[in-house]
Amino acid sequence: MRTQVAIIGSGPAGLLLGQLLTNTGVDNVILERATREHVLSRIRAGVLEEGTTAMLQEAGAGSRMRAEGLPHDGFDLAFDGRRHRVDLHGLTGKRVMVYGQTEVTRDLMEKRARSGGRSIYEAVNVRPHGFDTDRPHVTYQKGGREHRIDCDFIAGCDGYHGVARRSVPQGAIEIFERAFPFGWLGIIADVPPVGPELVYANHPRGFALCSMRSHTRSRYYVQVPIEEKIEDWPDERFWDELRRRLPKATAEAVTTGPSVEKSIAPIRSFVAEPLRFGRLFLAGDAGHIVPPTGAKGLNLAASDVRYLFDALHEFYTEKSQAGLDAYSRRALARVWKAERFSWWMTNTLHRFPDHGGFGQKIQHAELDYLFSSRAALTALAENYVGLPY
Ligand code: RFL
Ligand code: PHB
Repeated sequence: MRTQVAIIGSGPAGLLLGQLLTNTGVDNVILERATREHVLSRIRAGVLEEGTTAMLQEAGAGSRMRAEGLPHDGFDLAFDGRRHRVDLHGLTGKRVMVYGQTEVTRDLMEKRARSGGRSIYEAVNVRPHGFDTDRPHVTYQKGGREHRIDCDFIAGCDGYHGVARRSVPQGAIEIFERAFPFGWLGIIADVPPVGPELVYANHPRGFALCSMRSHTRSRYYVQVPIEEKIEDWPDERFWDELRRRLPKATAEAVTTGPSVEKSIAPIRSFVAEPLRFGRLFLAGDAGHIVPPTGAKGLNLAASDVRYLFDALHEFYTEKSQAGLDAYSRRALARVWKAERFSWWMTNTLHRFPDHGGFGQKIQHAELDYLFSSRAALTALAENYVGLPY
């Protein structure tokens, strides 16, 4: 088989890139290790920047999001038993869209099926080859047979645990990372959210977040030690812990109910440099991870795809390599700013086992300052709604 761009991974990065390419007549194939159902069963991101929603529209996969997504003008930060609003729209003129990653993925998959794009699910042992030459190819197994796809370029959109980054010679890549000593225990429950906007809570017992997927489906998280086991968290314990970490009136307004999903996510910062190796390009979680506190992971996958798609489009229409040559530098400049913001949000809102009294006083001063300074609050807001591409 031959294609122009072989895409590894059918998450948001791979699907969005594939759709933009298909829409402009560039042939592409997506190779995905898991089944379609498995990809759709992963509950992850919930907050989309305007740049991300604009790309979904451009891809032709934005109509359900426009109809069912929840535009949010702000969110609350809770500390010292009180809630303080961050007026995103008042401070920046922008808003964010609350619309689940599962739905984004479903919309992109449906659009791909309608436009005849090729996706190969349950592709085993996908391997990129020859990306240091002008003739790369990808191999994989399916149905007990070995297959080969020759291509012009390979896009590694296969997430943090993917094969693309691991195929690069060790000396050619530099890794920057920080693991945090805690995870997020998250649940989904079919109960109305505690309020119309998200609440991020800093509490002596640890961080908590009230989010949502719709007017009838809530998403809640609590910070837990990294070694915590999901079996030790029956729903009752989760609801009790969540409510303890919220201001009294907010805790009393929480509607509880059986969880339909429950999992613990590790919290880490990670960046691989560069994001290009000859004709192999990394995009999304394959190249970088942020702690979810800033709601940036999926949005960074989208901005990578913006730069990569524009570069490929330029290559195919103008025979120019300039965009491809600039891809890694451009994408990383935005990635590092989101890394900084996500790291800052994480440090400001979580309890750290080794911070001690001094660390907590600094955290408190940071939050106090934030709500006494329009400049500081604007800096938070402009990062949260997303820096320009
Ligand atoms: P994905 O979604 O991991 O997709 C990669 C795909 O590649 C496949 N794959 C392979 N395919 C073939 N061969 C192989 N060898 C392969 N290895 C892997 C995988 O099966 C998968 O289908 O990466 P992508 O597309 O880069 O998208 C990134 C986002 O998923 C991620 O950044 C976000 O979910 C992060 N995130 C959030 N981001 C936001 O922008 N806003 C949020 O509010 C937000 N909240 C979150 C989050 C992530 C979380 N977790 C669980 C880590 C909340 C949580 C709890
Ligand atoms: C979510 O709804 O899953 C969510 C929202 C905001 C975040 C992280 C996750 O910062």
